[in-house]
Amino acid sequence: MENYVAKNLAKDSGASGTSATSGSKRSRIAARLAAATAAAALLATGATAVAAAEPPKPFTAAAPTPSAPLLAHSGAMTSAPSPEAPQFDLFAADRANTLYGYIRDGGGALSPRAKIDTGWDAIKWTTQVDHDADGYADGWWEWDKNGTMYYAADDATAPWTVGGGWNTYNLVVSPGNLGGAGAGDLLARDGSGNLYIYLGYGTGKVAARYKVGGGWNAYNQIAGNGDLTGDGKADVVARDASGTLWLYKGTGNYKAPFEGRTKIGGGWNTYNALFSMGDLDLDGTTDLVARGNDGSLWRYSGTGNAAAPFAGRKNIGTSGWNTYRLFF
Ligand SMILES: [Ca+2]
Ligand SMILES: [Ca+2]
Ligand SMILES: [Ca+2]
Repeated sequence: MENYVAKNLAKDSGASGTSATSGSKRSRIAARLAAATAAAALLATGATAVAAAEPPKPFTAAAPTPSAPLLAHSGAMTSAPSPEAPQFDLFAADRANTLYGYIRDGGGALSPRAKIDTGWDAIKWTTQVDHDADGYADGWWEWDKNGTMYYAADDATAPWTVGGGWNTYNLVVSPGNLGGAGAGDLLARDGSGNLYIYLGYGTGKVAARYKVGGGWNAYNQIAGNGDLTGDGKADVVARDASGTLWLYKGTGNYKAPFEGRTKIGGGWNTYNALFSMGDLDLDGTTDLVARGNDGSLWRYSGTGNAAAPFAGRKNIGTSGWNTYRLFF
């Protein structure tokens, strides 16, 4: 019933954006998100739900804050997702530990949020992962305050334990396939600044860690999801304490997954969060999202050019985004 309602709401609203309805592998959580955002869109426009008048029960309509996206739907560019330019939905846990979801609005910004879940206080950090190189997330790794890492698939499979001891880390991110095999991998940084790569098997299981290098505690943000440089290999960006953003080009070799860093630019300490949901503006190149210290939200469209990997920023949210403690 829920899936039926979800499909029909998403289809009938016509306001759900590309990622809501495309792709044959509609995951359970993504379907729930599509349903919730479509219901929110209906409420926002005052439209009458067709046929399925009964909204999905677990969700409530989007609140007006964080602000609605500013950019109008252009419909100009609609690339299919790929490992180089994935299209992940965005999830955000607020400081009251309620989980919200956002989908693309098709015009480079985000549709109104939809409430997904509550009780996320046990979850310390989370990253989504694409296992099968279709550009869609298939699940997420998450670890709790006890240091236990779990993997939760998007389908109906119950979450299971990856392992313990993860409280040695203070950051994890899955920027895509770093090691050269097909599946998304995991980066984790420990309290000493050592960065490790965990190669993903494509099932949620990971291989034994391999040390990337030390000194990564120079950075207070590490982000990425796909290829920023046009060579088809996933990359990451990292911001240091002075506000300089650095590019680490991926090599595709898990024993040395990054080339030496190159400088992207300064002034990035006006932001307090950097993350990527892949290709947000649907032009075929992965992008970066930055949250301003003032709670605004900005899109940096990827260019595919290593010398200047981002175009000028576009505002996609005016205020209120500081309500979130975690984006993934
Ligand atoms: Ca996938
Ligand atoms: Ca690259
Ligand atoms: Ca893009």
